[in-house]
Amino acid sequence: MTQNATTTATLAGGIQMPLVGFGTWQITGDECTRCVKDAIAAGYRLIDTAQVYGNEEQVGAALRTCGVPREQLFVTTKIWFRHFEADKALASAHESLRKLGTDYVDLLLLHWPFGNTYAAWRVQEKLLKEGKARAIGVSNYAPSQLVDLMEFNEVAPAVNQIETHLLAQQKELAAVMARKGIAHQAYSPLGSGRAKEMFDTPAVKAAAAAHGKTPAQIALRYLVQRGISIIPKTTHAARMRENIAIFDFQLSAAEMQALAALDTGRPLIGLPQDGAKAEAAMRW
Ligand code: 1BO
Repeated sequence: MTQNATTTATLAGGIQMPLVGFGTWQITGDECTRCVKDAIAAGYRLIDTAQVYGNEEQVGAALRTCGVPREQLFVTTKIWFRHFEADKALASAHESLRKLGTDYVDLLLLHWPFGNTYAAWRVQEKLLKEGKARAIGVSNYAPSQLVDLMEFNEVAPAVNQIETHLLAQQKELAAVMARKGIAHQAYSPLGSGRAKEMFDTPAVKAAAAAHGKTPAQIALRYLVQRGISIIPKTTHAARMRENIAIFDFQLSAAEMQALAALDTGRPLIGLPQDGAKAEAAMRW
């Protein structure tokens, strides 16, 4: 696959989604506006937010003042599961558009497979038809939940965004998504609190030394080389530039194999079929 900083994944309907985006989870207030502007200046064109992150207004302020036309940006937000009833989901989506200061989002996701997901999905289908969302999808859905959603609804999810990194590669989910034509997007691609654990592995260290890249770039490149889009988060402009500079080298088949073997199958949060993790997510 030939890739550069503007490489995209093609979603249903031919929509182009950048493979590397900027994640804003846990970045709030003025710092969020500053970070989003820094990210756009560093070359990011996909900005990911969510109702529950509490920063849509700050993301909106950055979008308005960054100097890049709206149509050149790809904006994702997510409807929080507490809003998964028809009226509430619709009202909250309109509220998101108001806060973001935009007439449409490029991608609208259902945030967790809880509550009345069917009512919320039909709201997403309506917003898609009206052009308020260019693509619709889900986040944190397990294989069986994707299959179920697709069986009983008109539009298939274009994307499933879920915790994915070297230590939790979501291989079974990825196989189902590939079969169903659903794009895989990774949040926490650097493993959240587990970055050091992954960076200290011989496979990551060896690839970093061989390519003159940082361990973070190896971890991110591995995902992108598998066709997984990523939304790394950082508040540091230098790290933003580092995280997107992953298109000028290629990992070998042997390196990919060694990195694939780091999978523990244990995500920290993104495993909705696990009761304890579902309970934790309910508390957000
Ligand atoms: C509760 C947020 C998980 C990542 O979007």
